[in-house]
Amino acid sequence: SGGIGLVPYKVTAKYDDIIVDSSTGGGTTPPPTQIPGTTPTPTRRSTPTPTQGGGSGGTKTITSTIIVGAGQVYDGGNQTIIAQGMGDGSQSESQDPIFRLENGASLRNVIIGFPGCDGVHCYGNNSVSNVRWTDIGEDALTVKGSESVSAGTITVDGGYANYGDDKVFQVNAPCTLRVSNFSADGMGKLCRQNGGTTFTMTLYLTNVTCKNVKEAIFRTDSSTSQCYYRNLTVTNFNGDNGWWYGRDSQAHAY
Ligand code: ADA
Ligand code: CA
Ligand code: CA
Repeated sequence: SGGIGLVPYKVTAKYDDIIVDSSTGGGTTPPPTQIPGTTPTPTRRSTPTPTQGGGSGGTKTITSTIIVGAGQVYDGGNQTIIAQGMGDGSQSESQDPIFRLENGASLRNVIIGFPGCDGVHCYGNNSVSNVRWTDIGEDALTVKGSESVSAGTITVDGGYANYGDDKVFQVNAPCTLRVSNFSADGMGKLCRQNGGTTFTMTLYLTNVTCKNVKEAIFRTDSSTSQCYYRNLTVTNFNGDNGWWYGRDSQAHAY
């Protein structure tokens, strides 16, 4: 979250996805989003009672990232994780992730409460199942790594992510991202390949429901990335460039 306090009609740009076209003449580049003196303070939403996937695993407060080692499994037992001193859940890029999944690590049955900070960082071949973000921070899950090395396959199965201000899934490395049996309510984009990058990623969306979408389901600047979808339901979509942000030929029902 983090858009609280911004007056919508004054917002002139969408976070970090601003593309400046220098060919359109001189003048100064207008500053992005921030309005002087109005640092938005994220507000905790009413604590949602988890309605899917089981709750009542209690609460755990953390003060640093939980690292799940290569090949290891972290099963949260439906516990709610609350971060302290790791970020405020705003659009600040300097927040810590709640979880860092090393290559081959799995994360299951956990609820990430407010503040969501920088969510879950995936370093490749990760399985993320029944993970619930009750109030997304800067983003929910990021595929990390080099733009020139494939991160492999990241599977997100079950769970949900709500109250995002911008991205749910942020992809910074080539990969296959498979999202299944998942819902998200409140977002700019469900999935964003890192702005300006041209590597290839493949996104599968299977049995996915998105509500209250401000911009796109998938946005990429790459002409080789593809999205395959099956049983995708989108309601209250408000983007100006379509679900695929103008790259309709790269999205396929499968
Ligand atoms: C922005 C930023 C990237 C990266 C990304 C992220 O797009 O420009 O450098 O930090 O956010 O991973 O959240
Ligand atoms: Ca970001
Ligand atoms: Ca981020």
